[in-house]
Amino acid sequence: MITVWGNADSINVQKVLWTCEELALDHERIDAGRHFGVVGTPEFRALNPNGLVPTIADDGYVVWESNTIVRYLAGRYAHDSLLPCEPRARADAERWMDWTNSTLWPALLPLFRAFMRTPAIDRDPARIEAQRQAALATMTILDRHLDSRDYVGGAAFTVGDIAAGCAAWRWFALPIARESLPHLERWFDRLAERPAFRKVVMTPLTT
Ligand SMILES: N[C@@H](CCC(=O)N[C@@H](CS)C(=O)NCC(=O)O)C(=O)O
Repeated sequence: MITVWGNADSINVQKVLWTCEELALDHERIDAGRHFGVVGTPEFRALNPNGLVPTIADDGYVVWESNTIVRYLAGRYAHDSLLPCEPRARADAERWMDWTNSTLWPALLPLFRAFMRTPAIDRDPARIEAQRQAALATMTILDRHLDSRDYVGGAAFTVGDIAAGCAAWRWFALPIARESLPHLERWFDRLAERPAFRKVVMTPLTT
């Protein structure tokens, strides 16, 4: 049994829940983080000294850092599918996963906060447009990459799509103008065909 600590609307928790659903893993989720608290308790800090979600325990083995958890689950339960064994195929999948944390989500987060964590009266349209342009530039990198591939790692769905897909949902769900990015849209539609993505990730955005 896998226990996942984290609120179901957190982007990083969704990566883990999506992976569990894709692999049909027996798991339970415990609300933690943001208004649920829990992450500051000594018991939780003993699991994850950072006080962050997601954190998991798999038959007592504890893992934190969302990308590491996804890789761990894929490596343990989906050998050579979600996480390819061949080193270059694996790097092709993993680079987009790490790029999501290092580049894509940091570019999208200010825009996300502007809508989801800022009262409408305090929103600055010029600032939001600058944030949208920054996010667009990053989504365009992904769009160009997808012009010759079905998935971020190539022909098959991998951990890279799980990470990037959770961020892409925020881009498509925010109430913003979106220039046409046809390869990105085609890829996103492909993800949206997956029941696990629809169930876990394509949920209304919350603060
Ligand atoms: N690099 C970490 C980031 C984790 C993180 O920032 N989690 C947020 C939620 S998305 C969190 O726990 N915030 C504190 C809270 O919700 O109380 C990961 O990828 O797991």
